[in-house]
Amino acid sequence: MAVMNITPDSFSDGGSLYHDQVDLDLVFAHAERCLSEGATILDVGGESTRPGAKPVSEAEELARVIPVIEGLAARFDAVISVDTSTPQVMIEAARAGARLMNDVRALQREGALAAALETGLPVCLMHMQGTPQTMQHRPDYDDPVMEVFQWLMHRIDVCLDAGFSADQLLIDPGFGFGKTLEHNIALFQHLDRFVQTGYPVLVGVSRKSMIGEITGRPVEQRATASAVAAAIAASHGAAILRVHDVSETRDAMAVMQALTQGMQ
Ligand code: 7PJ
Repeated sequence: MAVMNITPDSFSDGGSLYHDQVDLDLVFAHAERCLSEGATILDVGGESTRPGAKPVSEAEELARVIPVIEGLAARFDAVISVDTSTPQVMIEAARAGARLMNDVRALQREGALAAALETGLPVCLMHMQGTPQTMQHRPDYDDPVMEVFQWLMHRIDVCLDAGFSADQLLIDPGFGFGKTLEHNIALFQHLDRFVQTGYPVLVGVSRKSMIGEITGRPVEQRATASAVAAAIAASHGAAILRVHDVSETRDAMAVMQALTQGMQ
């Protein structure tokens, strides 16, 4: 899953596809490159969720992502996912051609559960402690793995009760969303636990501060380390890797698979 941030302010690539407004030619060129490098999903997001990011209005989010989704759907044979928590964006994104909902708030926003259900699409439920504005102030858990796990299972139950089928749901521990490095590492070490539920697990660690803390590198130099982390996540059974650096991730995956399972 390749990250397509249609925002002026995302931490890793803010503004690269967006200058005052969406630059569709740049978006399509970026998508083409990601797909040629081996991505199969394009994750389109119009709201930055970096720590302390400014909230965007529904109108602004729609204006950012809907033309992009329509254009991508018309041009590419790829699964388009929409990284949103906003009910109206879910509905209109599905109409525009999105095939997966990716909600970092796990459908907790008012109306989001009903909107996602109405689309009939699969949904990725992600765990976050706090809000993007506050989440890194003082993340606090007694047992991060148990608490994140139980929270996700609770959200799964809420979705099943609302009428989703089990095969529509994916889960994501939400690396970096209200977690210290220690919490992120504990979750990573216990990914199997999430995988064993049978729900496909999405992992997003690409260029995040946990990678920066481990390597000491600034965000523009985290591609290699992010690819290694993604490959390790895959080796623990992650089904979808959300990444910025598709080519590096593909190489890391190829080496890991060849050296652990032999050339296929
Ligand atoms: C994630 C995401 C993630 C899922 C972002 C960033 C921040 N969606 N959206 N999982 N992260 N499912 O790219 O670092 O980890 S936005």
